[in-house]
Amino acid sequence: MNNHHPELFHRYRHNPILTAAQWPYPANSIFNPGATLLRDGTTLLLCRVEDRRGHSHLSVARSANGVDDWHIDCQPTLLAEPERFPEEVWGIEDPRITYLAELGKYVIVYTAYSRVGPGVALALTEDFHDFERYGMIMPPEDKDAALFPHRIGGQWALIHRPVSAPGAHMWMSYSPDLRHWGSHKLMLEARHGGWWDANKIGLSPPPIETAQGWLVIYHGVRQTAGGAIYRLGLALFDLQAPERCLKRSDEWIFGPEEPYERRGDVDNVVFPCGATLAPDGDTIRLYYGAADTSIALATGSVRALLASLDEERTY
Ligand code: BMA
Repeated sequence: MNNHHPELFHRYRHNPILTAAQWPYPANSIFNPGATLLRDGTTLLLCRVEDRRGHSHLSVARSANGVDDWHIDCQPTLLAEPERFPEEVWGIEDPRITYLAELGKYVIVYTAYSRVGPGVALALTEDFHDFERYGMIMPPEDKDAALFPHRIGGQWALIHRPVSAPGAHMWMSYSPDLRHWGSHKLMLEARHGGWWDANKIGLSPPPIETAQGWLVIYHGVRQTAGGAIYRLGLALFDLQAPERCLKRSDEWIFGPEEPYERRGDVDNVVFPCGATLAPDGDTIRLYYGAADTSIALATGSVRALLASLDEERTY
């Protein structure tokens, strides 16, 4: 498969790396993790854990090498709190983590599943133990959000994916204080017709800052007679005005191929919410949900991702 395409991401040989069977308490599935490298080099995954009500919460798994020997919190790390935040009544999902040097805190942007659909919620933490919750910052239907690591033009900047009648596209919004959001700008549109990313796209991990621009890995959803297929594409955005797309891959760069990606609670899904960049500034580890069932790992090179975009036409 894919004989003619250079693979930009290489799967870890012993995938999946985390499953419900390893969990210290009962869980149906473990998937779609946010990821960050802590100051001491530890890889922290904030995993989506679905219980047997069908509701999700978030739990931390830590590993010194980012590959194996995961230490998982014995209790849920961040649970929905519908008493204080009624918009979380059906759980919290799909966290994206960004370290904000200005605040000395990690920001977690996640999906809050309300009675009227999913919206975007935000929480801050220093230690992944205590969380300061801001509640919902984007009302339904909206998800697939992440913050940029520093202000742009004096404002915090957020990528998110509201849904409107003509389709699901990626937007940018800006805020002076992480609570009040405006200056909404369309960032990247789903394509149409026969494309792999027709009608519905969304951010995957948070954007990666490079000298050439913000490197964005996004997912595209193809509707087929056999159900949806979730695959990943690449795009590059202007450093000062990240709603301005500079390059976009025509072909998907990663899609479901292995049995653990092809079959599960939801077939044919690869869904990363986090990636880590090694101290070499090049090696990228993508942590992704496989078939909404387990967590898998694939490794790539930022240089190679950027080089692959060089061959694409300019926007
Ligand atoms: C999306 C999100 C993801 C999920 C994917 C496939 O809409 O809800 O959490 O992995 O669908 O089911």
